[in-house]
Amino acid sequence: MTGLVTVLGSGAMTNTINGIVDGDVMLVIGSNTTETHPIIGLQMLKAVKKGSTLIVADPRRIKLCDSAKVWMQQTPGSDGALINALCHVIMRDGLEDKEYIAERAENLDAFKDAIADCTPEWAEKITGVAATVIEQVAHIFAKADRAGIYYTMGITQHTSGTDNVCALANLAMITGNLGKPGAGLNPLRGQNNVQGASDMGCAPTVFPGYQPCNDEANCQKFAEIWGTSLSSKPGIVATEMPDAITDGRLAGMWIMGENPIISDPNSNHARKAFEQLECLVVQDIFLTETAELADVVLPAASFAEKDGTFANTERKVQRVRRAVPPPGSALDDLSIINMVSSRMQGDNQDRYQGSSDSIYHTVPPFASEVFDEITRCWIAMKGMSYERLEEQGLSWPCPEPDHPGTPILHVAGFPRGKGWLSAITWNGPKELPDDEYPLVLSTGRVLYQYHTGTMTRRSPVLEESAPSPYVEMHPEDAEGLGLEDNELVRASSRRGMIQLPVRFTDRVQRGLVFIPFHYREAAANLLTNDALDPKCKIAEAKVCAIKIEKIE
Ligand SMILES: Nc1nc2c(c(=O)[nH]1)N[C@H]1C(S)=C(S)[C@@H](COP(=O)(O)OP(=O)(O)OC[C@H]3O[C@@H](n4cnc5c(=O)[nH]c(N)nc54)[C@H](O)[C@@H]3O)O[C@H]1N2
Ligand SMILES: Nc1nc2c(c(=O)[nH]1)N[C@H]1C(S)=C(S)[C@@H](COP(=O)(O)OP(=O)(O)OC[C@H]3O[C@@H](n4cnc5c(=O)[nH]c(N)nc54)[C@H](O)[C@@H]3O)O[C@H]1N2
Ligand SMILES: [Mo]
Repeated sequence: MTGLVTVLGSGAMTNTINGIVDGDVMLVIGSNTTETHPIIGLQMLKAVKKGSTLIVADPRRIKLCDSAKVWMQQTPGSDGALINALCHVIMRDGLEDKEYIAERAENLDAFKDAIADCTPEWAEKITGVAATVIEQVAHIFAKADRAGIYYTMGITQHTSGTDNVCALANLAMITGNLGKPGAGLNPLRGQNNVQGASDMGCAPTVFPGYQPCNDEANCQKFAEIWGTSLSSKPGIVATEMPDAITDGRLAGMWIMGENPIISDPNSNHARKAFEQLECLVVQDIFLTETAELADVVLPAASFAEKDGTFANTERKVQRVRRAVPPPGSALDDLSIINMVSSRMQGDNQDRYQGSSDSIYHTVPPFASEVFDEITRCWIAMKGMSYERLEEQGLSWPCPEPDHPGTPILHVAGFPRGKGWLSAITWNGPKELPDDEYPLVLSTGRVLYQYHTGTMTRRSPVLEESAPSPYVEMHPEDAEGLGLEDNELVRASSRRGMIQLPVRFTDRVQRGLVFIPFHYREAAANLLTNDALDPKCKIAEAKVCAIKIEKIE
């Protein structure tokens, strides 16, 4: 089954949500699971009730800490050092799964060299987590039959994000935790269909199914399927687009379902760039801050108003069915794309079939036809069909019509043959506090709001529960500045300034402040740093230097 490209840590759970309760140990690192993945969070709490041991690694005291046996409160951006030290202790104390490593892993010597000096004492200085605690966690994790790793943005939104993920893959591999129930390496994906978007090649370097576009054979294959010629040149990644605009390399953009004016780090810079575009098209279900800048706004239908499939975080492809017709002139995204593409091909006929009681898309090809094409493009979904999905979802790989799908990855082996143990050197965040900007800013989410709030802030119940922005600050830091709880303060970085109330809490450690990035009236991304991970180009949304001042 070559072509089933799933690089370790490529971003899908190796295991299942329901299987979380089967684990003996859970390491939750950089994931505020009960607030951001509440269903999965419940599953973790259920596992704890059943006797599973929970370990949390997070600079903030998140709710899961209350149920954890050990909470490691590391300095933001220090995970590479922490994970390397866990691996160091496991190898030092002979707790690794020697048989598994011999059979299934390679690059062991380089990996060993890389962690040789990563003693718990070394890591304590970087992470602030006591060496004895690192040793304790290493022993708990390595001695478990089934230990699962659960991570999200606290691990990835750093300039060292890719290295952090590779370090976690090392930890899972040396303890033999890939390919069995209740274990695995599990990035919890953020949106209902971000998995599906990745699977379909919504990245500038790959065709559907993670098939690299700079490979001649792949290019040929897709050119044949699509009946057109294709470029093998990788495109520009989204986080590099603002610079590409200001450099004159990018003149037009068509943004679908994103609100980068609020969600892009260093958004002053992003806004200036977007304003320079010759043509900006925004396709959204609401008139967002980004849509306000657009030359053309295309009103789209929401998930409940269209047909198709979503792939969830455990790679399960499920049917989505239209329950209600879209309002006004809104059309499902596929119909909009179909209309534009047929015009691009010189077909000026109006194929719009505007019958509001039709359960199908209004402009062909229909979602079911697109799905059939997907099954011809990617062997991992070859065995799927709308008929099969009618009854229940299927997890890829599902290469044959009678294949049951693959809830757990890597049971028999890895797609690349042996698993690669990476030699990781820890690198700290790009912008650290100094005299002028003495605090570390961390940004993230709260349960009741979703990202830029275009959807949740229109829901009165959700909005009432979390109506306004705030900055979480340790009381001792705040009192040092002569502040009172709930007082309006000024928060600024080298890139921007906002005003918002301060909230005293010891959920954050001293020197760290936390701002949810949901609120346009005090948009955290005016402050954040757009420094990128050199490998996967994710921005460092979890660490930048800011100052908080009293407003006189
Ligand atoms: N309610 C709600 N749920 C959501 C979303 C939402 O907007 N609202 N968004 C969805 C999306 S797209 C995503 S990607 C996910 C994100 O889900 P999460 O990643 O869980 O959410 P965040 O709040 O960004 O950050 C997660 C945790 O990382 C911790 N953290 C910060 N810095 C570090 C660090 O250096 N190391 C470690 N180990 N931890 C650190 C933070 O304290 C926080 O507890 O949530 C999804 N679910
Ligand atoms: N500081 C900071 N910044 C961050 C993060 C962070 O932790 N800190 N997290 C980052 C992460 S992980 C993420 S995922 C991004 C999220 O950033 P965005 O994706 O920009 O945020 P959303 O508010 O989810 O925007 C989604 C838009 O899609 C629209 N939409 C919903 N359904 C449909 C549909 O069916 N069709 C169309 N066409 N549109 C639709 C919504 O109305 C909304 O405007 O933010 C990133 N930015
Ligand atoms: Mo996300």
